[in-house]
Amino acid sequence: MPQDPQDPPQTHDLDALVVGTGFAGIYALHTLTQDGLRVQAIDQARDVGGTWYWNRYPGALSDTWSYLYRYSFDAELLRDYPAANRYSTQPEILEYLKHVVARYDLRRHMRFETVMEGAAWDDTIKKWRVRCRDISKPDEGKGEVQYTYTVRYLVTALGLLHEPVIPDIPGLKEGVFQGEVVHTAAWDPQTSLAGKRVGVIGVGSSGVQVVTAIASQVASLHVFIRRPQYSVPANDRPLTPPERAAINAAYPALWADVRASHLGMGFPESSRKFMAVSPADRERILETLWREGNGLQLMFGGFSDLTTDAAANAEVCRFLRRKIAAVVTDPRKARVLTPTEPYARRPLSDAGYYAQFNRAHVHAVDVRAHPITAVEAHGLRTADGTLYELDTLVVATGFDALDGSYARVHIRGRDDDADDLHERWRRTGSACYLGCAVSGFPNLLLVSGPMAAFANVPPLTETNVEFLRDLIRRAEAITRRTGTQCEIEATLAAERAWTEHCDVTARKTLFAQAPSWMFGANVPGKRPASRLYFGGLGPFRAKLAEVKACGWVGFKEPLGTAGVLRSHSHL
Ligand code: NA7
Repeated sequence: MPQDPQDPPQTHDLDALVVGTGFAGIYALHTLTQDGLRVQAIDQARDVGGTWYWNRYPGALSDTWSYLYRYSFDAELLRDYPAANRYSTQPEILEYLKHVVARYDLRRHMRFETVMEGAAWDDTIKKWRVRCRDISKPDEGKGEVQYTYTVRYLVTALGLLHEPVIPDIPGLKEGVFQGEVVHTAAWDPQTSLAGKRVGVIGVGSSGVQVVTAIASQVASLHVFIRRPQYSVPANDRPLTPPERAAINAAYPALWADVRASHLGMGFPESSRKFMAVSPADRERILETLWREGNGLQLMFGGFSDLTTDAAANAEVCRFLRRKIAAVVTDPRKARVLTPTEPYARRPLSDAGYYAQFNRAHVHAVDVRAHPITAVEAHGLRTADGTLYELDTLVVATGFDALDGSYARVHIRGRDDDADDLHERWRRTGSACYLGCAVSGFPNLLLVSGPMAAFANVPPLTETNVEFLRDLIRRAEAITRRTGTQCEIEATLAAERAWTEHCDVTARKTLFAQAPSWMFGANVPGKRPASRLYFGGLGPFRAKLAEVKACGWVGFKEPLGTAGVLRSHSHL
């Protein structure tokens, strides 16, 4: 049959394929094309944006300062691109990413509505064979692999928070509800909630933001709360022109601080121990952070040990509980909204969350006391027999994070009889060298994969991509010299040592005691373990520098040298 010129040819042979076009994929594509590689990026979405494409729910906002929630590699763009408020909304971030793509003419290397079904390393040709499906015409060729990429480097920029978690509530997946169901991570922008009876399941970042944004518009709002979290005012406000001018003047120093810091968020991280400060001064510091900061600043900007000293953490919890009691006028609602656990999950920031519950039509439903038992045709039923009648159900139940992003991509490495990558992680635990390489998977390069640093995404992304670029540059030089494709592959010993180092680092923090997505605790049956490096962005960058300085230690020869980082030799 003659091929339609519009159809993609069956096989594309390239140097590299980037999977994902969020912050990480865009920068990976830009960086590798700058190096002269033939690269394409694919995404299952209709456009760029990654997390910021999918999470289009009302109120979606980044809690990093807007002028640092962006790439640093282009000084002019950094200086000239608008930053209206302290924080950027989802539409603003999406526009920013589109602008970057247009500025560097990257769209010509991108293909949307393209799902990576699977990839297998072909050791005879030393390339990945990546099977893809075009979903732009959903009725044609359903489920069929429609074309294949053969590439020397497979760069997965799948995102930290991509795979939505749908809770196992009878009736939910079966679709018995006659109203509309929408997950925050797959939000349909056409969804209108005005005047509706709305239910929200989940009060993490997504739930807190959506509740705050919609409370004034809906007829009634029932928020189903299992384990409430502490939320701190984001204190968003416009940036004044003099503030912006000062930021522009200070950018080089600001970025240097970001890269050396733990969180990479731009605010000074305190070195002051909580118990070393008088109770009156602690209160004063916390008050200032409540009035001027956000959740991250309250956790890390006033004191150095709130996530490691349980007694200090308990004091801050008391402070935060007092704040909730002072805002929420109905004591019954306040009780449902008030956490009892330590302040040790990813901190939340809001735009007036607790105050929404002072509206008579906004209800806090305690589903710890009476769990949701079923989704029925007209609403949600809880264990005490109550049916909450709803028109729209918002499912804000988060993500199968980090390694969960790999659940559906079926990547098979050197040993094609072995498990695919996600299955291997599921069976034996997630392990990944420096968040970027896995033993047995040559030339598979993960951007911010499991065991990358817990930090502000743009500087973390730049750190990861630039490390991968340097790995590829070295591999290309060796390939040219030897005439044989050089393989970038972590040794098993280095992968294990790094993963164990991440685990030891995490266990020193109170984060490890609070069940959350960072430890896989939000997904039934998922192995509980840290999937992040909690040592900080600055120390993470220092490790990467050490790896390079030590002859790419932990990567197999000829690219690297056997052994593990000196700083891990005790493991
Ligand atoms: P999160 O932080 O994982 O929050 C998910 C929420 O959903 C949380 O409140 C859960 O309660 C709740 N949940 C999940 N299943 C149920 C059931 N069955 N019943 C009641 N409540 C349920 O996801 P987000 O999307 O808000 O945020 C993820 C990250 O994105 C965030 O940390 C930022 O980094 C950006 P639980 O606490 O498990 O009781």
